[in-house]
Amino acid sequence: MLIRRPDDVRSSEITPYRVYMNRRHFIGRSAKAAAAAALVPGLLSACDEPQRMEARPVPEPGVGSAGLTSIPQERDWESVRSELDESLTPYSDVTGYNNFYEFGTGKEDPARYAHTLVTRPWTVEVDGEVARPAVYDLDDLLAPHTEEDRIYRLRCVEAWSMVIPWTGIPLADLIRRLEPTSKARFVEFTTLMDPEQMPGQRRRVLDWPYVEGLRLDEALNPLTLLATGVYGADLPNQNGAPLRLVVPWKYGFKSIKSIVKIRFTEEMPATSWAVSAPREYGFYANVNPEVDHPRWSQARERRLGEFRRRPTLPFNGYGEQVADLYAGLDLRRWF
Ligand SMILES: Nc1nc2c(c(=O)[nH]1)N[C@H]1C(S)=C(S)[C@@H](COP(=O)(O)O)O[C@H]1N2
Ligand SMILES: [Mo]
Repeated sequence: MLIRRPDDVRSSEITPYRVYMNRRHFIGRSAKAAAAAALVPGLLSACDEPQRMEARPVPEPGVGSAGLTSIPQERDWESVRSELDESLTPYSDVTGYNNFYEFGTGKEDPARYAHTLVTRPWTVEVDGEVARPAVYDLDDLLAPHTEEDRIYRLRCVEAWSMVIPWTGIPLADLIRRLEPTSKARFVEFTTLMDPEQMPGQRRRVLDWPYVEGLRLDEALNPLTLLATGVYGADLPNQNGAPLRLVVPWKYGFKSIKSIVKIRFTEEMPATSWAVSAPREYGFYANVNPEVDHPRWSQARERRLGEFRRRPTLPFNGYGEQVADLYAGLDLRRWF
């Protein structure tokens, strides 16, 4: 993992490109922020072993295609790579091999069809056990915050994985500003519900809208990110524009996309996958190589772009930062 806070990164490394990419969103953000710059349960399943990726026409950076912004040319990604002990997954895979069932269940469907999603203007409703409930314009909601770069592994429950450079704000920063009440114990997130923009919602592969949730202390963990960008550019629609969650120690389905609602609750939220296939997907969904999915092993994973499978790490390799959250919890029972 690599976390780079604005203070440890020369601002010239981040700022110019973010400001450039965000120029259309620039007005409305504070000067500070700107300067800082199947799963159908059962058979038809995104959770089946992924097929080998085939050669396909994936839009490459800079070529331009529906829903894609070009990736930064200014950014020295080679030097970012050299700071890691593993390679970044290529942009074409990060943005061309996706799970986003609102646009279809095929891995290439989101890149092909998500251009129908309109990501501005965009509002986020905040409600429940919180001192500042309101419907916020996304740019206003983000304006007081400083974006950070985070390079995280993403481990899908289907046993493939990537290494992705995100940009976003720590969820904890937003939560603190919204001031949950003393009753709040969980945070629930909801994706946009609009079959016109999200044609996959016309098929009942899930009980739409997609809902995910975290315990409040998980949401406040410094690793938990609300992402607005990938590879230094705005999130492409297929990656969950304009705002998606990233919880790197949990299976990818927890990292809900295109969020329109954040609700603070006393009770554990009823999350989409846990509701539709409770034997297969739990609320916690911490990456755990020792607890197999009922239909396949979780011991190993296929890193996109690699040939051999590699071992899956407990908590996806982030145990040092998060294992304490689960002291006393039976991780076999609460999968
Ligand atoms: N709204 C919504 N969010 C979602 C999904 C989805 O189908 N709908 N798929 C999840 C799954 S299973 C994974 S692995 C990740 C994939 O994120 P990526 O496509 O950006 O790699 O998004 C998660 N978030
Ligand atoms: Mo996933």
